[in-house]
Amino acid sequence: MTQPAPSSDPVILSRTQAGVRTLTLNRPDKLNAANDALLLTLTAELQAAGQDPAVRVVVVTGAGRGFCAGQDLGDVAGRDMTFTEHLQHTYNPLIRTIRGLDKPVLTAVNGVAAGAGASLALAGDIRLWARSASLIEVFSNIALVPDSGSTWFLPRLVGYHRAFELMALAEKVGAEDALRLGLCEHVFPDETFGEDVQRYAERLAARPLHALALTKRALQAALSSTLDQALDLEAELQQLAGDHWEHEEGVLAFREKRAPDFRRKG
Ligand code: LHQ
Repeated sequence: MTQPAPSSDPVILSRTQAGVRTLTLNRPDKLNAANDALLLTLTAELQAAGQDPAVRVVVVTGAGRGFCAGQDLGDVAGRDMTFTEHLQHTYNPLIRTIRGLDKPVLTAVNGVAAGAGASLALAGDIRLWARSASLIEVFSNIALVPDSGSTWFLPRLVGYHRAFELMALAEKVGAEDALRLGLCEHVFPDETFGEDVQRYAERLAARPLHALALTKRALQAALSSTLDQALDLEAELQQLAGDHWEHEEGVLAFREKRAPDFRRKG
């Protein structure tokens, strides 16, 4: 494969505060367009966050005025990989890692999310947008098929017809419309976006993480299962939750009329 050119600036910035690991895509002069180094590093950082007991919630965001402009179009010429190999090597493991991580992943969409960057924005368990953020299923502008999960996420969020229209016309969706369409859960002012995202993530970090990991697993399985299968999986996962110290702590805190402490070690 073509190796990315070495650069002195890290393509992903990592910071941990109060159990929240923030991973920032850091190619701001290109609206954080993705090259292999960015995608492979982001995937590795997510996997490391999944293994790190100090991390309870992961936030993925972008530096500068963009979230992610999708594939770096300057980086595709002369590539000795097919499109299929490229996706299987870089984008698909990234999206699978986010969806498979046993911790909540928030996408904090600070600016434009285009192409595979839009897919990345949609892949978060919870999507927080700045007021000036936008999403474009831009693929058809360069006569490509939406990838990195967009064909899976978008029709589930907005239905087949609206998804097809957004993909066919590559129209920009602003934050208000994104909220209305269910492409994001919250919109925060640009001026306070970083603080608002951190505050939200810390709220989530205080929740029972083992139970949330099981909930993430159950919801994702349910998206492609029958009701019968969902009922069976719920019964199986409820046993794992019920046997965990978090459940004991939750019930005890309820009886003692105090807030549960899910951050303590079991
Ligand atoms: C960029 C990019 C970019 C490089 C902005 N690359 N430089 C998977 C596997 C295999 C192959 C192909 O693709 C995929 C998946 C995909 O993601 S396909 C889709 C690829 N992405 C695009 O087609 C988006 C292209 N960019 C745009 O349409 C616009 O830049 C958007 C709408 C994102 C933002 O527009 P503006 O806010 O007007 O910003 P701008 O266009 O002025 O961009 C700012 C700079 O960023 C500019 O550089 P310059 O040196 O002129 O200031 C752009 O060239 C650069 N940039 N996107 N994807």
